[in-house]
Amino acid sequence: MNKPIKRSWAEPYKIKMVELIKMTSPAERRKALQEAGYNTFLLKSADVYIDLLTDSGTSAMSDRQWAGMMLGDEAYAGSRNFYHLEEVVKDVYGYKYLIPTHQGRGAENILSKILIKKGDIIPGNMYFTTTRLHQELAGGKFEDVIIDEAHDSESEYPFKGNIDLEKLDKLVKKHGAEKIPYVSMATSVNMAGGQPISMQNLKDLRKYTKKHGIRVIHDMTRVAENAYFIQQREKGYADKTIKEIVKEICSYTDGATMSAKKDALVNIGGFLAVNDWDVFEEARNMVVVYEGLHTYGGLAGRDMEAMAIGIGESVGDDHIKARVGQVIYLGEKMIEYGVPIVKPIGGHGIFVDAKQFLPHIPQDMYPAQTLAAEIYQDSGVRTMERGIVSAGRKANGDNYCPKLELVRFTIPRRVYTQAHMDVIAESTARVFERREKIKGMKMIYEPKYLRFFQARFEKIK
Ligand code: PLI
Repeated sequence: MNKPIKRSWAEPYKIKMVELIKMTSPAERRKALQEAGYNTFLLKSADVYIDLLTDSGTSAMSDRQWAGMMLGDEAYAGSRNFYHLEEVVKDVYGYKYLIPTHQGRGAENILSKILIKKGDIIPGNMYFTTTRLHQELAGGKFEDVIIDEAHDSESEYPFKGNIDLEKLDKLVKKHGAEKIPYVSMATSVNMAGGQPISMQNLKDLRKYTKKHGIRVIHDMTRVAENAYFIQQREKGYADKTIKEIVKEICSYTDGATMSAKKDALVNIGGFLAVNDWDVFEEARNMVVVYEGLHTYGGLAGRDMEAMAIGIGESVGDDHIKARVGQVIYLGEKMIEYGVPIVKPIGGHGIFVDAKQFLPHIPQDMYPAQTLAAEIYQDSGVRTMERGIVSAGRKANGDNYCPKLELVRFTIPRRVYTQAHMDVIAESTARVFERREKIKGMKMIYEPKYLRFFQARFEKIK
C-alpha cells in the first residue's frame, strides 16, 4: 500500500519564511461545517489545516517578487511598473497590447462586453464558471465544443483539452460565422481536470478560424502548465523550453484573458491582452469604467511589478516540472489507495470522481459537495466541489447536469510539502474506506449568480 513513489527531482527553491497552520479537533470541524452550511467556500481559513480550495491567489511569491513590491510606483497614471509588465507580456506571451485588470473576471467582463452581441454563440473547450457568466450577461450563449473524452474521467487521452473541430464546424454551419465573435479556447482546461490542449489542435483551430474569419481568444490562466504537458507528450516539443512553447501557443490566438493569480504566481491581478488595435482601443476606454485607469486597471503599482516578475518565473522549466510533479505525486498516491480520480493527472490539482466514489448518492443530492465536506471533517483539508453545484442553472432555470461530478484538490504553487501531500492522500483514503456510510445533502439556500460560492446545504438524515 505505502510503497514510496520514485522521484528524481526536488523543488527549485528553499524556504525563507513559514506561515504557521494549526490542526483542529473533529468537534471543532463539525461545528465549523455546520456554520458554513457544508460549503467549503464559507469556512473560515483559520479553521482549515491544508487549504486546497483553489490555486488562485494562494501561491507563495519569491524573494524577488517581494523585493519587486518595494519598487511599486503608485502614481495614478503611467506607473513604471505598468511599462515593465507590458514589456514582459510582449516578451513572454507575444501579445501586442495590454490592459491590466484586478483579476481574470475583470478582463472577461470587458472582453465580453466588447466582442459579444445579443444572440451570439461562443464555442469553447468546456465552460468555466465566470467566463461563461460574462458571455451570458453580454447576451451570448456558450456552446461546448471540447472532445468527448474530456467528459469521461477514465479516458487516458493525453490532450483532453482539445477542441472537436467537427463540433465547431457544425455550429458555424448552423449559425453562420458572423454569429460567432470568437472561439473561447482555454489552455489547461480547469473544469475537465486541468487537461491540456495540444499544439497540433491549436494549429488546426487557427487554420479553421482564419478561413472563417473568427477570432480565437485564449483563457491563458494556466498556459505554462499546458506547455509542460506539450513538452512531455507531444512529438517535436521535448527539446523546446516552456517559454518557447508558451509563446508558440499564444501565437495561434488573437488575444487573451489572464487570471495572473494562478500561473503567474501573484496573490492578485490579471489582464486582457490583444493584438487588434481596435479591440484594444475600446478596451482601454472601457477599463476606466469598470477597473481603473488603463495603466493600473484596479491594481497597485507593486502588484503589477510582482506580476511582471512572477510571469518570468512561471515559465521556468525547473519551476513547472516541480509544480506539476507535486500534483502528479499526490495523484499517484490517490491511485495507490484506489481512490477514483480524473486521468490523466492534470496540471493544477487532483480531481476525485465523486460519482464513482459515492455511487449510491444521486447527482441531485450533491455527491461532490458532500465529499468535500466529509474530507474537511476527516482532516481539516479544504477542497471544493466541481460538479452540479458549480455548473449552475441555464437561462430557463433548469440545472446544468454535467457528466463530471468532481471534488477538486487544488495545489497552491510553492506552498505545501511532500508530507502535506501524504496527509491529504491518507485522509482521502480514510474517507474512501467508510464511503458506504456517507449520505447526500440538500441545498437550502441558492444565490442567483455563481451559486457554488455561497450556497448552503443540510445533511440528509
Ligand atoms: O478568479 P479570477 O477572476 O482571477 O479568474 C477567473 C478565471 C478564469 N478562467 C479560469 C480558467 C479560471 O480558473 C478562473 C478562476 N479560477 C478560480 C478562482 C479557480 O479556483 O479555479
